[in-house]
Amino acid sequence: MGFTISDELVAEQNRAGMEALEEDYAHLGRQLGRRGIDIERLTERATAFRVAVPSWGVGTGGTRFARFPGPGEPRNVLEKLDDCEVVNRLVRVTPGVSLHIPWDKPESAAELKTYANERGLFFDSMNSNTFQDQPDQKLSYRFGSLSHTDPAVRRQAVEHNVECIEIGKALGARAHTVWIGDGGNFPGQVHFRRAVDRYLESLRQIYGALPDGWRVFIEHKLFEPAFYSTLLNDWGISYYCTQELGPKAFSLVDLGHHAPNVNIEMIVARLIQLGKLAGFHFNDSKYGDDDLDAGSIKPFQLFLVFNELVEAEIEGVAGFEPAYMLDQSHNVTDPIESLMTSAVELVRAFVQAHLVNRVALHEHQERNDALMALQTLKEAFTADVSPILAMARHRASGALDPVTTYRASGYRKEKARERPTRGEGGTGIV
Ligand code: RM4
Ligand code: MN
Ligand code: MN
Repeated sequence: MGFTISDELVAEQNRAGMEALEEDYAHLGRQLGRRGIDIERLTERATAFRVAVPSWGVGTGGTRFARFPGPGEPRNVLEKLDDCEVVNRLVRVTPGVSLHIPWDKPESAAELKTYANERGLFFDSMNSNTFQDQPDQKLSYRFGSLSHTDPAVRRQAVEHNVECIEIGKALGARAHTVWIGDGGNFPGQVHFRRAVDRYLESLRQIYGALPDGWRVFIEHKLFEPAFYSTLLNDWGISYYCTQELGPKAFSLVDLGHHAPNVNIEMIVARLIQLGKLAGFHFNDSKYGDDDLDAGSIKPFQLFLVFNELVEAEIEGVAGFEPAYMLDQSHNVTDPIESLMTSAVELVRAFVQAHLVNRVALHEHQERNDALMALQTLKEAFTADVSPILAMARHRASGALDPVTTYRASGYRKEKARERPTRGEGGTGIV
């Protein structure tokens, strides 16, 4: 057990900002009170928010050109959990960890579960990987996996997914996410309809292996790694497949997996309406699947997504139970700082969406008052709810200012010492 950030350090750091926070919080409380909004209720909602972090997100990512590893990167799944603990300790909304297999395949699932639980963490959804070949793998996924033309490759891919579910069972997870890289690079390469049939046949077997109470999430993506056609390219085909599979199958929305300018909040509303929204992989993007920090490029889009989610929550839409996860790749920042910042941005959008005057919004919609409808949303989006977020963290024993506290702790420096990199430019983790 190496260096960790103590509760005392967090409390000490918080003391410096407490007076200003109390003042700002009281002022915001009065402002919101004039609009008939109870600030305490919002703070409760902020405290209840949860988003899972991806185990692979605490290591430095990379592009297909290069990877620039940072100091003190985690070298194995246990060290990754240590970093996940730090994220949660400071922001207090990320106790769930999502594992990618085989990247983070545990030697003993039972021991890993104990290790996580001791750190206040638990395992959220599992993720399979049939978009890469592993060193000891018999058959290659070069030309696809679950939809491959060769039944033996499909079988291997199905077995891998079933193994992920087995590991997940031992870890206490309740959902399995399937993202595949299957597709084609050239016109004519793939028989579009037959490929979907093969994919569905494989998924039916995975679906059949789901334990009671589990859900399976399928994740669409417009392109990449295939550059001409992707098997599950959009929410339409994803919805069709989840319908074909049955009530335990849902469509997962990764914010980076759509063409530029696509109206993602509307896709979210559609999937809610159809009872098939699995949840999210949150991140942000400018061009493609950039995997940038949530809220860093299009914060208004993030707010609009949460506006749909909160509307459904308030309305009590039947079966509405979205799973939230971050899916980011950190290339130039400290991954812990990026994950904390993203988690905070999600809570911000969530709380802002609770500020929307829904009675007024619905009236404007009925009367076709486009201008006032937008104003109603903007009134919520432009409100600075930072004091609510900070107060929620404080009450949950988190940090008022997570990044400042993290930097003051010297955690990264300590880890750089404890985890010397193995060889130049390569730490052996993805
Ligand atoms: C994909 C997709 C998956 C993620 C992999 C690493 O683009 O977002 O969810 O597991 O990347
Ligand atoms: Mn994703
Ligand atoms: Mn992605």
